[in-house]
Amino acid sequence: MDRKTILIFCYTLFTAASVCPGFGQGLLQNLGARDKQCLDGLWQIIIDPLEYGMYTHSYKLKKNGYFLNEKAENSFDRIEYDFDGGYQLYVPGDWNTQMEKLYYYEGTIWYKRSFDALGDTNGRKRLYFEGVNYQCRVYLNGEFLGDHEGGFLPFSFDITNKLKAQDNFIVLKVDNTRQKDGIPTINFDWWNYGGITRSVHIVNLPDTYINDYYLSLVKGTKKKIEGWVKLEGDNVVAQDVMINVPELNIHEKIKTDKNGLASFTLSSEPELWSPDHPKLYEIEIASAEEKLTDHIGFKTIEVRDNDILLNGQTVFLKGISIHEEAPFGVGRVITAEQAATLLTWAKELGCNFIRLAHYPHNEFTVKLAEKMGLMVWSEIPVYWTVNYTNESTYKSAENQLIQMIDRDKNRAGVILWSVANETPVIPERLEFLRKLIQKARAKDQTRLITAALNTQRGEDNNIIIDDPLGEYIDVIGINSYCGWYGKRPAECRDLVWKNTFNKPIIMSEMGGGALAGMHGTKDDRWTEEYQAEVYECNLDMLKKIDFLAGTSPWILMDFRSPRRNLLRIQNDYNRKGLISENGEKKKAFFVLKDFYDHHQSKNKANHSQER
Ligand code: GCB
Repeated sequence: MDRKTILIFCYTLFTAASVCPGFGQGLLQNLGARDKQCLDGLWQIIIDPLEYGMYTHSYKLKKNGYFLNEKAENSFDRIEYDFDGGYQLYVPGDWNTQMEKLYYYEGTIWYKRSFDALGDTNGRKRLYFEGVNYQCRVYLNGEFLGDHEGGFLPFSFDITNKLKAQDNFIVLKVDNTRQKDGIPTINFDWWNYGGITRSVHIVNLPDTYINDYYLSLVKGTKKKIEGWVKLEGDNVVAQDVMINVPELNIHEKIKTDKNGLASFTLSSEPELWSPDHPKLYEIEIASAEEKLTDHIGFKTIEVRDNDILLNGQTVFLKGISIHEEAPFGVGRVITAEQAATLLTWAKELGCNFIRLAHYPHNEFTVKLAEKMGLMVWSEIPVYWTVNYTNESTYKSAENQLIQMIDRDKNRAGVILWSVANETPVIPERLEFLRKLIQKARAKDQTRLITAALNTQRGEDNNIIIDDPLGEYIDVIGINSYCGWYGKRPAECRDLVWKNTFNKPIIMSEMGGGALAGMHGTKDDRWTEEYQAEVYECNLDMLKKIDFLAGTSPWILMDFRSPRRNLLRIQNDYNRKGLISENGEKKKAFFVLKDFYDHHQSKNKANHSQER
């Protein structure tokens, strides 16, 4: 399906059912189970590179900006904009791949959607966005609701008593200008897709509602489940909440405290989630006014020396890195079907693990991965040279980390939270990341913390891993492009890796570029043969690293990046994919698949039998 067909298909689906595809959560946990009105579909837009809809000629905030959606009332009135009769864009979706003139656009676009409320306008309501890149200001019927920064996580606003039965309008000022002090910063290797890239909903809630909850094995045990439920609304104190897990014969009644929080710990021995057995239990959480159903799995993940242990057993992470780019060349992933295509390719490759680079992907992707038995690395876009000394930069990183953990904390498939990718060894960065790591641990003690480093030092053929950040993380990711950014592929076989930490190492990136269908010798860069050789030689190198706990080579599919200017080959694509944007598998795909299909364990002894 081309992009237009997909969009028309989705639009028809959304407007007919008024339920968005996939599901989103966030601080309001389990959006999928809530009563809601979907606001996906066509939105009217105004392209506003000079932000004339926001600021006067003397750069003061306008009182009558585009958010008022004013209309000329007579022939004399001067209103220099009109959403009606202008351009339109589909939501969810990036603007870059929907209109040719927006392909490289970075700046402000105003979005407007009018709608009648479905059902009762009384009662509690939230306006919920699953993701808008990068900054936005949100208005309902001309009233400012709030703003949000960070392109990949959900946020919502209380709009109780603010809806009319008819003729409501939402206006968003969306700005994807790259920010020096932002997360990410101005310099990164992916397309800066702008817009309301994920679904939008109005959520109808009871007066007292279940805002959030968490269930997990108690750290260090396989026989105890703990959790909590948090109520919000009119009547949160001393309320009964039921937790039912019929398959485990759990029917637990708990009471909320003065803050609406009810916690529990109980004995139970669930079957554990793993790639071979991705078991999820149906869980029902019920308060006086609401009943939510979720599917939750239980697992343990720890490290022991150089090993990663899943449910107490050493596991080798057979992974692949993935950008959230839709297969078949259509921009950002917007449907669960597109995510399913990517994850099915990962399974075909022999993976039990995926690295979702370099920002939190759609929630439906994480849920699907969990269902398909794929362990997940999830990361925030602290990438390269963010402003490590700026307090607001740190705050943005911390907010994104917190929102990511909040959204996905109930997903058994998630094993690793990553706080950074390829950051420089300077004291300010160590301080910045140390604080983030502390925050992540405070929020979640049941998963491992990682970061992808490219700071290994080479002395002849010896490569030493001694970045001081290694001390603070549980699993060390190493990005290494031997045979691509340095050395000839065959030379990689001679490299000897030394780990100064007694911790597991994942080769979180390695690889090289090839244009699908371009052939030559294994010495000809950009050919499938060259890329396959990079993989052959690097995999030979990896087999000799006995502290290696996994790999997630770069990358499953070619992805758009404006850094890639070699027109006849790259044409705005980073070509390190094992699969092209049109779904063609390159030779290296099969080299890695062969390695994964024959890889039995991480022990050196087994490596010799691998091929
Ligand atoms: C890296 C980055 C990744 C790039 C990749 C490349 O080390 O982590 O974001 O896309 O290299 O292709 O250069």
